[in-house]
Amino acid sequence: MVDLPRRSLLAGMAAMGAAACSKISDSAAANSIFTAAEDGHRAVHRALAGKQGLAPEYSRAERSPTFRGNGSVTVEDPFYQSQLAGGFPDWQLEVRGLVDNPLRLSMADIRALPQRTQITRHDCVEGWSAIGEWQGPQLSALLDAAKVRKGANFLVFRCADVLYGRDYYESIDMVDAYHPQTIIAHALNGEPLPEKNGAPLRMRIERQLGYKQAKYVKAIEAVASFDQIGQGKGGFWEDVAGYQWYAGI
Ligand SMILES: Nc1nc2c(c(=O)[nH]1)N[C@H]1C(S)=C(S)[C@@H](COP(=O)(O)O)O[C@H]1N2
Ligand SMILES: [Mo]
Repeated sequence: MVDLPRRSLLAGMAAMGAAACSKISDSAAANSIFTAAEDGHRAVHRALAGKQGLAPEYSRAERSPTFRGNGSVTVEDPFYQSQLAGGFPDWQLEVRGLVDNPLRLSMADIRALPQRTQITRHDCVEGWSAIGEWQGPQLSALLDAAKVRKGANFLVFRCADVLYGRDYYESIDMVDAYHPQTIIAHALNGEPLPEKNGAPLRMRIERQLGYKQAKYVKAIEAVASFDQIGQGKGGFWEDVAGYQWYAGI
């Protein structure tokens, strides 16, 4: 783990933004999102994703020896705990809301999709960073399979944990949703996600700060607006502490 004073963390973030534009993704899964879409709306999203820079990626040697857990590090729910003990045999990820083809995916389904592996730096606003290797399908693959409808402007991630008495949730716009480095990760450093880091599935949205990286994701909901969800600010920390909804780095 790299412990950084807050000021240098922010300077680091600015540098990351500048470095991000020169990289081109080489994964087949990433390339597939640049192929022409049959659906005009999605084509626009893909064009936007293609224009976005990538967050810096690191080498295996640069990975932090430990990746700390922050916020919720356990999930109280008995079904979750029984699934955790058995390797999540009956866990299902739902993709729902403004989609033509709602999905329920098992962990086997998730692992069978084309995978992306990325070694990136996680920056928490509390003043710490860590570099980890994440693996999972690109979110765009799930969204394409679910056929997101035209009126869907945001995705809401519903999480299995409760923090300070509230369900944790987060949301992003469609630019981040279709970004090539936005993956739903099931592995950290080559191992299934530990409970503290969000088992069995957590988001990696690499152009955004730590609190956007929803852990314990059980459903992804396509919505027109998040005004009526939680306190209407688009996420747990946005609601309780006034954190920025757009936490781009
Ligand atoms: N479901 C859920 N997701 C969450 C949190 C949480 O408490 N619950 N904490 C957030 C914060 S503030 C950070 S910095 C990262 C921490 O991820 P880690 O536990 O893998 O270090 O998860 C984010 N996602
Ligand atoms: Mo954080």
